[in-house]
Amino acid sequence: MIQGKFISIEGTEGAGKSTALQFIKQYLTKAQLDVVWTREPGGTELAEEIRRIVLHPMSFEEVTPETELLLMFAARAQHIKKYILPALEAGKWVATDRFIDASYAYQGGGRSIDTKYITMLDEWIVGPIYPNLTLLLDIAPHTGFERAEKRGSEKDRIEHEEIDFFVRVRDIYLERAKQYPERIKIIDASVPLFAVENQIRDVLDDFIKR
Ligand code: T5A
Repeated sequence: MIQGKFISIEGTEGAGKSTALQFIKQYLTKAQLDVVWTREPGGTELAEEIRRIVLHPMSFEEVTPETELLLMFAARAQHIKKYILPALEAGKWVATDRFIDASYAYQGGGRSIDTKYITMLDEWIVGPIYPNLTLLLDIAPHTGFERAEKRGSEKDRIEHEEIDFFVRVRDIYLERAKQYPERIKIIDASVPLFAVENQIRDVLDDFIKR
C-alpha cells in the first residue's frame, strides 16, 4: 500500500529546476519528512544508463522521436518499479526532477508525437503512480536558454534543438497545468530566486496542510 507522497518538478531548459530542488530539499527536511530524491530519465543504474544514451549529443545516428519516447518510458518503467514504488510503499516521500509530464511536453509537444501513443504508455507504465503534486517552473524559452548558457555546462542532445521546439514544449506544459489544476502548480520562474522560492514555499505549505 502506498503511504508516502510523490512530488515532481518540471519546466523547460534552464527554468531553474535543479536550483529549486535544493530549496525544496531544505524545506522538506526542515519539516522532518523522510524524503528521497531522484530524477528522470534516470534514478536506477539501468535508467541512468538509458539517460546517458538518450541525452548523448550523438552525431553519427539520428535518434527517431519514437525511439526517444520508448527510451524515456523504458527508463521510467525501471525507475517506478525499482525505486519510486518501493520508496512510497515504505512511507517515504519521493521528489523527482521530471516525470511523466515531460514526455507529453517534449515528445508530444517538441517532437509532435501523437498524444494517443503517449497516453497508451502512460496508462501501461505509470498507471496509478502519479505525482500528488507537480511544480511547473515556467519561463520563456529564450530566458531559460540565456540562464543555461551563463551556467556554461555542455549541452545535451535535446538542448541542441531550436527555440521553436521549446516553445511547443512550454505550450504543452501550460496546457496540462490548465487540465490538471489540482495537481500542477505553475511557478513563475522568470523572477529573482528569492521570489521563486517564496512561491514554492506557499505551494508546499498548502500541500503539507492538506
Ligand atoms: N526529457 C526528460 C524528455 O524529453 N522526456 C522525458 O520524459 C523526460 C523525463 C533532461 C532532459 O530530458 C528530457 C528533458 C530534458 O531535455 P534535465 O537533467 O532535466 O534533462 O536537464 P535540463 O532540463 O536540461 O535542466 P537544466 O539542468 O538545464 O536546467 P534547470 O535545472 O532547470 O536549471 P538550473 O537550476 O541549473 O538553473 C540554470 C541557471 O540559472 C540560474 C542557476 O543558478 C543556473 O546557473 N538560476 C537563476 N538565475 C536567475 N534567477 C533565478 N530565479 C534562477 N534560478 C536558477
